[in-house]
Amino acid sequence: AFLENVVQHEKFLNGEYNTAFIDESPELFVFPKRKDRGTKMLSFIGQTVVNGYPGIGTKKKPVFDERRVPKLSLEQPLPEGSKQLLDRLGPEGLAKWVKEREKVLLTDTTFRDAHQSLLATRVRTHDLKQIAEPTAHLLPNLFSMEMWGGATFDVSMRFLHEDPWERLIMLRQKAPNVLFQMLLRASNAVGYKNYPDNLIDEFVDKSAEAGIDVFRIFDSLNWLEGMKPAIEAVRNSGKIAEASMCYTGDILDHTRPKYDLEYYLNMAKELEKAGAHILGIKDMAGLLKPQAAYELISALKEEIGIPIHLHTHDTSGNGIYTYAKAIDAGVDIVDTAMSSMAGLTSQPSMNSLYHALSGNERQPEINISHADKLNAFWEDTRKYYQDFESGMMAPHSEIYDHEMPGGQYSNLQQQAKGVGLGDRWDEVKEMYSTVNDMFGDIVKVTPSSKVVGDMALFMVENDLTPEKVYEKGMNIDFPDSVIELFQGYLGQPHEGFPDKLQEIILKGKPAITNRPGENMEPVNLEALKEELYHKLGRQVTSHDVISYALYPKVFLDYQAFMDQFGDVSVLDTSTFFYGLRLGEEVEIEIEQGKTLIVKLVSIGEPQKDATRVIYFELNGQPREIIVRDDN
Ligand code: 3PY
Ligand code: ZN
Repeated sequence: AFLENVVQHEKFLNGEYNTAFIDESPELFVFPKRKDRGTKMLSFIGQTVVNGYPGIGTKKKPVFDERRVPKLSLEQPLPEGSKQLLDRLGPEGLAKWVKEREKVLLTDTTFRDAHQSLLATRVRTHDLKQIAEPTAHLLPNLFSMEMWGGATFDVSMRFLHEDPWERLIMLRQKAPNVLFQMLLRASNAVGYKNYPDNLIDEFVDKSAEAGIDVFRIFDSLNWLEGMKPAIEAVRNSGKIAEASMCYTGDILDHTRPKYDLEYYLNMAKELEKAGAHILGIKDMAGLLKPQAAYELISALKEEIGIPIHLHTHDTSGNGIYTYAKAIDAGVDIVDTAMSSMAGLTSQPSMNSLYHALSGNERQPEINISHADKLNAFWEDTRKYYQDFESGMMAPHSEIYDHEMPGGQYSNLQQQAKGVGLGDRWDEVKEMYSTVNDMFGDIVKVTPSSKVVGDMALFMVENDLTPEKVYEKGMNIDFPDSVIELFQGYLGQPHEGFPDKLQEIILKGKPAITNRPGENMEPVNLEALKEELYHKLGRQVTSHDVISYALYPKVFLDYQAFMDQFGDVSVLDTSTFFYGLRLGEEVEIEIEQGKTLIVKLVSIGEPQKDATRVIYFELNGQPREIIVRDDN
């Protein structure tokens, strides 16, 4: 370890070999406690047994039935799919192919938005891995699988302690025949703020290289300027730019003309001009009513030449009806999820939509019995994530009032509980809509939706009304995210910010109206790589550098976690969330051909310093681990 420290020392690396630095550099003598993988794994399990998993706490480990994984016959070759078409035809050719289809095409969102919207994004790579290959075999006619981006990027590191890039690469190996799709928040990448342009380029480039084919690009304020660099980056990577407009308001409501049909037709034309291969309609809250869908899609079909891909959330319960009307109007692709991961804040059910379109000439070409087999796996798998369910049990038509995106509902609810407003949740929802009015009726989707949520919580917490804000606002310190929004750091909303409120919130702080990326220095990726090399004391990949550039703290915390506990992504999901029962034994394959057999023998009483000794057997040998009891 000493030698390792020396050779990684800056002076050593700079070729300054004067050994005096050894005496002057006490940090060389700090040796990391190197624990073997077995000990690290026991520490993690011990920690989970004593203190529980964050958000679940200590809880009796439920008993789960064996999961139904569809059996594949090994001789059967993988059918060709949309991915091979893209490789053969290129993005323009593929878009043309899509437009010529008579039948509606489907995207399966189960691997991304469905669990982001139902289960707080918690579905682990370990589970996705089991069903990726069966999906590729059984549903080769999908347009795409949405399986990356949005919140999955940071949540995988932050809460699941796994590497998002490894997920992408592994899934690509298992499912090489269907287009892989990700959600890209334009200049916000997979984060909550604008990043420098060269980081967006690098992110798109490396994501494309690792397996993403379709980039659904949106801006959280529907600001075209903010989307252009991402569209350009995707086009340069040779992949499909699905530039999207976020649907807000209601084109049928003529008393609220800000987001009318004209607005969306204009935006669609601009996106086509900006180089979109496909137009996305991203109805993130599920506000697009059936008749509105019919009118919107019919008009778009007249005005633009690229295919249209519709995304909705089924929060109101009207999702299938909306899709049916959109399909009648000629929409090319719709987003659906496996039935057992569909409905409510998730996408409408693929299986239900198939049956709803019986007798319709555009009924999608999928093998429904195959879809049902995949669905059985998800029905079983969802139970493992029961502690992350939002509690919404039935269609929620209030969505048309508060307009909260599907992925935000349960998150904001958690945030409200966190600041002691759990019992004032109804007020928070109402305030969310009030704040939207105060902000001038803006598009609400990550990250602008988070700002509206922050302001709503802030106002409820401080018993503020809009009147009080206008009266006393000059003496109120607003949340940082609100200040930054009004500074223009997330871009410009349609028709600008309300002047008076902007003045109150900014209190003289500067605001910009150009693209935030234009004011930012490019990230020096080489320097970051060097910095990481020093921090981690290991070789650094280009993926590490991007994760670090996007999320410095989250990435370093994840690395520190790995140092302490090793790679816990290899654990089965119930052990990961609940630890082991007394006497329970599990096999953990830590790498191919190398298995740990772990048994929990007993848990010692807490000592004065709050620590407990946990007694295990590791591969038949007794082992003890000390864990602090934080309860
Ligand atoms: C995300 O940005 O993660 C979303 O799903 C927005 O709808
Ligand atoms: Zn969505």
